[in-house]
Amino acid sequence: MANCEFRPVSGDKPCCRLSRKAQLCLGVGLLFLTLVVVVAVVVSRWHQQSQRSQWGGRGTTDRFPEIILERCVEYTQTLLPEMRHVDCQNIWDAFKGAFISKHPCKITEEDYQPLLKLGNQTVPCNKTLLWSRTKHLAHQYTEIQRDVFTLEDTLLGYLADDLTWCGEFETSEINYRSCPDWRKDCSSNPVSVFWKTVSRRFAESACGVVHVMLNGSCSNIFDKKSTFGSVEVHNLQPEKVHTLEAWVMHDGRGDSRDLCQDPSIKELELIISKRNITFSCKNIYRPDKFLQCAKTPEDSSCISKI
Ligand code: NGD
Repeated sequence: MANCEFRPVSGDKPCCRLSRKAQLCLGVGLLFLTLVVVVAVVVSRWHQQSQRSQWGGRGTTDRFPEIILERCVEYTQTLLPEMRHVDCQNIWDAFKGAFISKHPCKITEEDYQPLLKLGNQTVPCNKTLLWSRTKHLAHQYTEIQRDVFTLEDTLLGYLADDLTWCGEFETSEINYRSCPDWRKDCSSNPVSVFWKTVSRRFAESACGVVHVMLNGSCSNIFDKKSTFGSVEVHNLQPEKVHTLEAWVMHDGRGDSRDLCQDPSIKELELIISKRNITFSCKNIYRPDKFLQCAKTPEDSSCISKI
């Protein structure tokens, strides 16, 4: 019977057969290589993990997605029903899209544009109140004077006030452990960029007489580096804003100095005048009385100067 099996030419040794020693070496080598790969993967995972919790600021507020949705529904259905048309699920998706999967030190104003579009809102002329270092007082005032709006009385400001949020680069996770601190880590973090973006838009859309509440107890009553001083002042539109009126709030302990003469207020006046907007300034010597008179303006003690 014909032998059709392939055999090497007699006398030749198979060319690729390895000695036992070489086989052993190859096996050990492969095992070593696998071990190196496994260790590299573990180290890189561990590094990624430690990278995630490296930031110096507090992490995302617990229940952040739920809080945004709840606040959105409360604002659009109860607080300002004229914004009933807003779809809160779309708002959350746009909010999420601004920072999820992005490096939390590389957020841009562009990232928030879809959210800004959805949360578009008009504040009536003469009803914008800006503030710097007077957040609590400003909000006490607008709580009484319901037709006046701080940024936090608009939908987007209301959603995010007092919250922290950030994501993780190239994962869809929210980082609840830590987020970049704007002083220690980076300024292009999701929270700071959000406030910068919405503050710019808030100032740009203001019209008529705009008020700003400033803190007379601070060493720099007007601080060029604050959001008010670095963003809002420069984005008021002279074609629409007639006057910027500063209210300098005293600490209410009978201080009778005219803080409108403070050098930092003079600096603000110069910036505003150069932008072709009229500047005016008032001392509010008794903030408690100021609030009380906002509540009951008909009170006889409120007719005179506060
Ligand atoms: O990058 C930042 C920054 N990130 C967070 N904050 C920042 N402040 C910066 N200057 N730069 C925080 O903003 C800061 O820690 C305070 O808790 C808060 C407000 O700062 P404050 O009292 O110094 O006032 P700003 O002038 O900087 O800002 C108040 C004005 C006001 O008219 C709002 O319409 O700017 C608007 N805003 C900005 C930032 C934050 C509001 C908020 C807010 N509601 O938290």
